[in-house]
Amino acid sequence: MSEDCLFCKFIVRDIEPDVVAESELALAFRDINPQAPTHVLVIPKKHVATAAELGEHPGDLAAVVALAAQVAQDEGLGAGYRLVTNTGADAGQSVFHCHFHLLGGRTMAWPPG
Ligand code: DGP
Repeated sequence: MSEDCLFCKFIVRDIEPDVVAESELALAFRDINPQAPTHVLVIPKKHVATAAELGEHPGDLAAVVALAAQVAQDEGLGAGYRLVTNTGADAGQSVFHCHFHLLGGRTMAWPPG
């Protein structure tokens, strides 16, 4: 837990997000500014700033990917979904608690902007 981290406050429910799924090591909640019919953020409960740091904790990384797969199934995204993470300011990361965007429910363009 990092005291000044918004997503850590979600994990301990100091602030209540729109939670869609939770596991021992990960939390999934709806993005406040959805970019697709389904736009869920999946985060590790361990506070790490970026996906690069999460790579040092393979159990937590696996828990995030597994929870995303569960949410995709629950949301009826059997035809496909996108799971992306912005790492660093140049990539557009604005919240420095690692998070994966789970996007689905529409056709995705490639490459992302
Ligand atoms: P990124 O730019 O990749 O760091 O994505 C941060 C995401 O976090 C962005 O899509 C909007 C979302 N977000 C920011 N503040 C809040 C919030 O207070 N609640 C929720 N549910 N999502 C938030």
